[in-house]
Order: sequence, then structure tokens, then C-alpha cells
Amino acid sequence: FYIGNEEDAAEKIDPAALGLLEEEYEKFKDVDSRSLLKKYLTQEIFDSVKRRVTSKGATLHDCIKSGLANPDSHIGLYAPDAESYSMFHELFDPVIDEYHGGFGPDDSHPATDFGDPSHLGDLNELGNYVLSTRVRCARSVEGFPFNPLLTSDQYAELEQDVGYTLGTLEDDLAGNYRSLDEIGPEEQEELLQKHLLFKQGDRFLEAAGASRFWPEGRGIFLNENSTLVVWVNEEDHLRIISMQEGGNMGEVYDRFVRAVTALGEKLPFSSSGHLGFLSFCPTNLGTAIRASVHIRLPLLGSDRQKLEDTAAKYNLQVRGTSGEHSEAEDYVFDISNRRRLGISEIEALQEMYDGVMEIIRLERSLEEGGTESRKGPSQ
Ligand code: ADP
Ligand code: DAR
Repeated sequence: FYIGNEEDAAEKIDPAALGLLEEEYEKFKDVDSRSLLKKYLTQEIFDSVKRRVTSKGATLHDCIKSGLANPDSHIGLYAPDAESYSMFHELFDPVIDEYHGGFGPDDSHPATDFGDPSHLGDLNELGNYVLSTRVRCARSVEGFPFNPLLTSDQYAELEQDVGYTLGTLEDDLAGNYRSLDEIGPEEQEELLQKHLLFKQGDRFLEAAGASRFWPEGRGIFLNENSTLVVWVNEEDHLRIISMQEGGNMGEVYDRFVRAVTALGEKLPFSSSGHLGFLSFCPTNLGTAIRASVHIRLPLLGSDRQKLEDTAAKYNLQVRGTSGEHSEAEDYVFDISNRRRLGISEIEALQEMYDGVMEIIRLERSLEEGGTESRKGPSQ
């Protein structure tokens, strides 16, 4: 499955760069971190891969520098290009295996299977718990490295190619693409508050070298009613997002499938038989899908650890109201599928749908539990 030829790469690294990498690794040994980088970058693996360089120039340091700078990382590593997943597979393999709940180096990601969106109903059938529903995926365009290795010209070329293709979307998918520097600060803040625009200044991405030339090459596509959103060159080349108020997962997923399919017919998305669709972060490989709800859980959410443990039972991940690395506001949580690799698109959606329904049933049972149940704030 591996792309790179590790043996040939052994002598490529610049001696000064190797010295810096070895110094930083020595210091990292004394850093207290619970990241998967800390867990899996053993001295043995470090020594076996430290001299390697991919054909586009990525080194081990490029992969791990975000986790070295941010000990509170959950993962701590990114792939500066597609080749890094094979060139440094001794480190990526165990991280991928643990994050995606068991996906080994000899496993193959299944073929794309979006299933039938009409088989997914409305998550609010038991009551209006879900405020809004979102399905997104990451996509990378063949021929371009990932953020840390993109040149200024490549950012411009990628933005032009993707922007042109977005302009061909039809009917309810049709809309407009704008570069970030074409959107004033007030409108950017408004779009951010509506959770339509990506957050800026993410320290994990900045430390990974993913914010160079900012805001060059970055932008956002919105269809007429802002239910289809595409982010260009934020964390990945594309983030394709379908979202709307309420809990109608069937409608959100149907729009998502039509948009991803239409764009995939015109853009060559990077993928491999082993890892599926390739992304900058190893958490977004395979289907690269994150299906989420904004859901208000004043009872179950009053004990975050209990909520996290309950979500984990259904392979769900809990984020705050503004997504990753944010806190919940008024008990509104972002709950989504955790697994994206080794399962099909429809399996990821079904796993999330079923898990959210269980969470809702649990919240309802706490409500019906009367006085003995924890009462959240009477909002
Ligand atoms: P990702 O793009 O990987 O999903 P984040 O966790 O940063 O990354 O989420 C991006 C944005 O999407 C955040 O503003 C978050 O609040 C928003 N978001 C996620 N799920 C929903 C949802 N179901 N409804 C509305 N906004 C959402
Ligand atoms: N913040 C980094 C990445 C975690 C996954 N989220 C992404 N890729 N947006 C971490 O290691 O915690």
C-alpha cells in the first residue's frame, strides 16, 4: 500500500535540519502530553524515520511540529503531503489504528457508498432537541501537496480551479465563491457567528505550517440559502458542508451527497486503496465525513464526563458549541461520529444517527425521571 520508497529517502535530510529535529525530540521526551504523538513516537520509530524526506520535501519534523508545540493536542501530527502517510507509516499506522477504532496497516478502506439518503429521517421525531444538523467531508485535489507545502502560486492555482468548479453547481446547489479578502470583517464575523465560516488563528494549524500566506487562496462558497458551504484551503483543500436548522438528516445528507458527487465528477480527489480519501489530518481519512448535530442537553450535559462516556459507547465525539476546542454554551453541544475510516459513508451516517437517537432517549428519560433526576437550568 505504501507510496514512498523509504530506503531511497534515507540520506536526503539536511544535517542541520536533522540536528534540530533530534534536539526537539529530546526536549519533547520531558513534556507531559496525552497526544497520540506522545504515545506512539517511540525512540525506535523516531530513529527509523528521522532521516526520510518525501519527494515534495516533507520531513518527520513537518509531520509532528504542531504536536511538539501544542502538548494539549489530541493527535499531534498531520501529513504535509499524501506521500507522508506511507513515508512515515511507522508513526501514522498506530495513530490511525487507535483514532479510527481499529484500522490496521493491511486494511483497505471500503469503496464509496453513500447509500440512500431517504432512509435517514428527522432526528427530532421524539422532540425538538436538535437545533441544527450538518454533514461535512474533507477532500484533497490530486497534484497538490497539503497546506504546509503549498507555494503561493499553488494556492492561487488551487483556488482558481476549485472556484471555477464551484461555479458549475446547479439548481439548489448553485451559489457564489468569494476569496476571504473579498469579505469585510463585519460580514466575516456574522458568517462565523452563524457557524458558516471557519475559525481563524487555530494554533494547531498555525504550528503545523497550515496558515502560511494567509489569507491568500482561502475562501468560502455559499449557495443561495447558505445550506451548502464549501471552505477552500482552510485545513484541507476543500471542506464540503451541507447544513440547516432542525434535525432533518435525510435532507441535509441528500444535499451533501449531490454536492460531493457533482464536484467529484470535475475535480480529481486524492485517494488510496488503503486510506480512502486523503486529508491533512489523519482523523479525516477514509470517508472524511463528520455528521453532527447542535443539540441542547441540559440534563445529560450537566455532567460532561457522563456525556462523553455515553457518546463514546456509540462511537460519537462531543465538541463545544463552536466546534473543536470550544466550550458548550447553554448546554448546546456539537455531537458527531468519531469514526471516518474503515466504514462506508452510509455506515458512518447510520452510526451517528443511531447514536444521537440514543442520546435523545437518554435525555428524555432523565426528564421523565422527575425530581430525582438532575434538573438543568430552567432556561
Ligand atoms: P469541522 O469543520 O471539522 O467540523 P469544527 O469542529 O471546527 O470543524 O466545526 C466547524 C464549525 O461548524 C464550527 O463553527 C461548529 O460550531 C460548526 N458546526 C458543527 N456542527 C454543526 C451543526 N450541527 N450545526 C451548526 N453548526 C455546526
Ligand atoms: N487539533 C489537533 C487536530 C485534531 C483533529 N482535528 C482537526 N484535524 N481539525 C489535535 O491534535 O488536537
